[in-house]
Amino acid sequence: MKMRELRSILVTGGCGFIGSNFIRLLLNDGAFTGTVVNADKLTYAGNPLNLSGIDELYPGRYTFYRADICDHETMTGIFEKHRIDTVVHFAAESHVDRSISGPHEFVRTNINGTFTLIETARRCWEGKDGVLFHHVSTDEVYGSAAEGEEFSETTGYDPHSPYSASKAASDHLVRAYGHTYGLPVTISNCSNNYGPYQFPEKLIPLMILNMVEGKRLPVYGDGKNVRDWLFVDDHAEAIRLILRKGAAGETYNIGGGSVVSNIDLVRLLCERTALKTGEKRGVYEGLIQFVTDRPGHDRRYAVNSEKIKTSIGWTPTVSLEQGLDGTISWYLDNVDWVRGVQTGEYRSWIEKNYGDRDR
Ligand code: NAD
Ligand code: TDX
Repeated sequence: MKMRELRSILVTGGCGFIGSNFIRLLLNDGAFTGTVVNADKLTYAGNPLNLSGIDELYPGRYTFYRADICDHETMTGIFEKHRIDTVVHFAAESHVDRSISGPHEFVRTNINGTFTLIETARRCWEGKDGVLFHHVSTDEVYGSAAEGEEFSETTGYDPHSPYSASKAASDHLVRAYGHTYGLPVTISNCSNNYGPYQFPEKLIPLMILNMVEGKRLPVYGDGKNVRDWLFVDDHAEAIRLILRKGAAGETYNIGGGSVVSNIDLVRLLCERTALKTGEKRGVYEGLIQFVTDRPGHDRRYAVNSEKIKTSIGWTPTVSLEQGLDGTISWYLDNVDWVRGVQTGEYRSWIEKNYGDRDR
């Protein structure tokens, strides 16, 4: 199989959870000798401390811009200055609950932002070979899977939340640019990620931190909603492989293969966290509280990853227990990061260091 050469990569949303893990994995890959430009608006979910020390580790190979993907002029400047040949598009509003309470930013960034970015790529890449626009999306575009069903790349779109609807719209735009303009595009739709640096509004870090602080563990509805958990490094490796071996115009589903109900996952987290803190598991389980369900809450996600396994050779390598153990240890050990995020100190740090830059 012919491998694409990666030279100058623009990563959008690289200060977020998955983007920062991806940048670290990519720069650590000995086969990659190119450069990474990270364009991130630094919303509440963007934290440059997720990549602290990266410039020193990889001198001259990493550049950061505080930039909004909705800003066509700035994006064009970045494409031209850095001769970008590959885009990995992570930047998005990503939290379903926030999309319910405030959908506006989801439409702006996820739909308009993706449009602006891909239109920039189309203009800047006219007549250029060897370019690729990779769009990172979600399994939530497929809606809810029936018992025994798995989402495949041909499953029809049926998004249910403002978040998933905005991601579905962006997928359609990306695919349309591939069909209409012949722009080389790939899309990946992955399941629920977890691991270090995830903002603690998402289920797993929220539960770990609440346990150690003795706060209640809010489980929505009856807790029987099912998610397919994917360790973030396995996801990052899947994207790295798509960039090198993926075929233009193709979509790849990426699932972790750990399909469990929320209540079973929270109980497992109680057990694994207790093993590390020395607390009794029953004390943590006693904190579980069933709370009002999320409106329109999808019942079940399960992803079929056969295509990326057979065509590209990816396979998840981290079991749910291993991944949870590593994640729990990370949140227990990284007290400064956790405190900064919980108190909001990271926002003052950002304004001090990046307040007047690149916007
Ligand atoms: P995140 O919320 O942790 O990070 C998003 C990043 O995008 C932040 O750094 C934020 O500052 C940046 N951003 C937001 N709006 C921007 C804008 N207008 N311009 C530039 N930057 C902007 O998200 P994540 O969990 O890392 O998810 C990354 C991508 O993966 C998203 O596209 C998401 O839809 C997709 N995804 C996530 C999961 C998951 O479980 N976390 C699963 C499937 C797909
Ligand atoms: O406090 C909670 N209690 C609870 O029961 C939270 C925050 C969540 N939940 C439930 C809702 C979901 O069924 O846990 C499950 C996981 O919730 P989230 O962590 O909010 O993730 P989810 O809504 O499944 O979406 C995630 O995976 C797909 C990401 O946030 C999306 O960006 C991604 O596309």
